[in-house]
Amino acid sequence: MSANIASVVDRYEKGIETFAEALKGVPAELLDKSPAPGKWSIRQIAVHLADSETVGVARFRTIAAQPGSVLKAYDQEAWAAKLAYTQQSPEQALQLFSLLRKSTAAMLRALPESAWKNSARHEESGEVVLDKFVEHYCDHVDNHSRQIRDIRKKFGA
Ligand code: NI
Repeated sequence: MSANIASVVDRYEKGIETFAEALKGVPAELLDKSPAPGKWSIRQIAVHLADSETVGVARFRTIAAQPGSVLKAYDQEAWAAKLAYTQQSPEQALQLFSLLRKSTAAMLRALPESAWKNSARHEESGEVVLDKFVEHYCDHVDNHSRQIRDIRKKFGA
């Protein structure tokens, strides 16, 4: 495993802490506050992170084991609207996210170097290569954790 790939996987696993830190100490009454019309609450963002991770870890496995596959797109707004995002536990979302990232980081570290250049075709975004795709998920948790921190700041919590 190259130093670069090793650091990508470390960063991927560190996303657990980033998400946990963002959620830590959020008052219950803030969980369902939307920062602006049509914008997700902290609870919805947390459930989105867990759901997005369930999709992501399956995609990583598909690219690693079955390169050349087609990856299905999903409609995140439809998931948020239809899958009870307002009724799920952010704490449970974090636990699910954490376990998925830990087990997936272990799997990724065990891949042969060559697998990191495997690719698949995403229905909407086109060709995705495993190394860049894992980085994309690193950015994803960073961005949504920042969004959670911004909501906390906005409401003074
Ligand atoms: Ni997202």
